[in-house]
Amino acid sequence: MKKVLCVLLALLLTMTGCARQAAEPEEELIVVGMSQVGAESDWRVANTESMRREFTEEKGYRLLFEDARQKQENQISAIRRFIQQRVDYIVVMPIGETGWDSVLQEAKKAGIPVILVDRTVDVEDESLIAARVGADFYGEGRKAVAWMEQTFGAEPIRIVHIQGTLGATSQLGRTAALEEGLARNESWELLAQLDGDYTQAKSYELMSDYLSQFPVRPKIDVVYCENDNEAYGAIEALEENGYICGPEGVAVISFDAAIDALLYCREGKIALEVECNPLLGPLAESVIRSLEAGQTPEKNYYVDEQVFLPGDITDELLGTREY
Ligand code: GYE
Repeated sequence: MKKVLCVLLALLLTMTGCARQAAEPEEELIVVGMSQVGAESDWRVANTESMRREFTEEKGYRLLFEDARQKQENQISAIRRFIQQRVDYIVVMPIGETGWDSVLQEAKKAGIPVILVDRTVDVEDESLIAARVGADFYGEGRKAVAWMEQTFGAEPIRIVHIQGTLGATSQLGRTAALEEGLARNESWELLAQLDGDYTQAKSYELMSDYLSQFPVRPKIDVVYCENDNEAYGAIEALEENGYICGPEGVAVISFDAAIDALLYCREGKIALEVECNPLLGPLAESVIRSLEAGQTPEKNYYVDEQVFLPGDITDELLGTREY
């Protein structure tokens, strides 16, 4: 009987051992909880795809992806869920800069490093963030304003400004650059500042409403759109109201440089495209890899970006674009 028991026990031990072995590959995956803002723009969709391409099982990750549908409260509850699930890392593309202190404190208490992608947050305790990967939005805005200064000099110009999601780092930086340009150039007049929320639909609607209040079409020289989807909406509304977008008419300025926008730019409908690169997956993954290796990553990683004018948009360039 003793012998039988021993055999049974040995069998049981082997079986549980086997079970543990079978579960191992799953346990070895690095679990990343990711809270994305939403899918408001082409940029955002490309950003999500870049993340999904990078954080795959083949590369050793299990990605828990949550779409916040443009609401900060959804991002906060997603982060709380990730903490409960004891993920290894939390990646957040924060909608706005404020209101993050307490939830990020909770992540810190749980010992989960937080990596920001795209926009940043305004928190008192810098140690709440392991690193941020993104663009220099103020620098992008300054490139656009430098082009306006070169192109128009001291000419009197009338500008419509369509802002991105209010309070987002990209909106704050791009707006600050334009406002500085307005303060420096007395001949520039701001006709309107509209909140396009980075979407084509809102930008179209607000631009159409704005134009509908004038019995006679007002002269507009520049429409400064804070992303490509806003530019698509604004161009549609302008053209429906009899404006021409191009060298003989309104100069539309846009940010992102998504492929469709580059095609508009080649046609001349967009006068200037300031690139903002959404393909941040590889950089975010390399930050996690360095944390895994016990290294301390830099606080900020910036991507290189350029500006495009209609003459720059060649077939060769379009062939190399990934978004
Ligand atoms: O330009 C816009 C988007 O924060 C850089 O958000 C991002 C901006 C991007 O939806 O298209």
